[in-house]
Amino acid sequence: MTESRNRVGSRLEPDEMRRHMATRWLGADLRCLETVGSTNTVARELANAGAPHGTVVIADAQTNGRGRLGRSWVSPAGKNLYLSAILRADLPVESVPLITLLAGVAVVDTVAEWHAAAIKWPNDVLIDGRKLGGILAETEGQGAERVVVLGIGLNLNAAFDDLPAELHNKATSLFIAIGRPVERARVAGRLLSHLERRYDDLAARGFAPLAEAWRARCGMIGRQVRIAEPDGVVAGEALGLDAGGALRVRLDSGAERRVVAGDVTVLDGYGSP
Ligand code: BT5
Repeated sequence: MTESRNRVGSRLEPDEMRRHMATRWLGADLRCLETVGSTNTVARELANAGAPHGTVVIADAQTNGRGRLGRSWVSPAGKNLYLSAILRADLPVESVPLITLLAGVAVVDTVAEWHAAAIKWPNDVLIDGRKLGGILAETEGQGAERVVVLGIGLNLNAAFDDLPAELHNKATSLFIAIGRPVERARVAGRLLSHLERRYDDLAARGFAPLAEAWRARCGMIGRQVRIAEPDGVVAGEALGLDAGGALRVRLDSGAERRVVAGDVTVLDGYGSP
């Protein structure tokens, strides 16, 4: 199907997605739903009921899409991608934060077919400094029972009218960036392919190759940043990642600091990598 014949606004069909997927295990069980509260919640419930590693939930719309720290994710119907994957991680527990970084790389590589994008640590994907997508990795359970639910929201065919006014100066979509609709099934299928490849590579070769790929797709290394942490503000130069995926920042005092969570503002503009 050509992009001009793309049925913008219709529910994603697993069979259409599979034409664009080259995966072995991710999305082998693929559930495309209409309206849900949050795909992460649906995926958690499925995981608790025993759904296997690699199960993927996609919804056409979310009424209660979640960001981090209780924030909401605007999820208009039929336009975008709202996806959650169940990962019964055979990765060590310290690798779990790396799943967010891995997803950022996979998203940037997926959308590169349409437009260049860049990662903003820890969980944003931006085009021209505006948020195209966000990642929410949540864990549940312990030991062999541990499950990671990897949620990804990506604005594909949303126009500004589909987004609330307060997002107009900080959000974008592929449609807004390139001026024509994209085939959602293709984006979704390609994304699962990139995710599986990066996941298998992380399991086989460890963090170093992923860290290198991440750095090449991150627009903020070497830039001045301000990070709102849960207990204060850190300002300095973003240096890169440490072995656990934390952001290394050189403070104005010259000291180096590891930041594990927070909201980053890039102070000196933001470009593509
Ligand atoms: C995120 O949180 O960026 C993670 C978003 C994850 C959404 C996916 S959709 C599938 C899965 N199911 C879910 O329920 N969630 C995941 P955070 O970094 O906290 O950013 C949230 C902030 O982004 C909001 O406070 C808004 O400012 C902004 N925002 C909300 N909706 C947006 C949208 N559609 N596009 C761009 N920015 C948005």
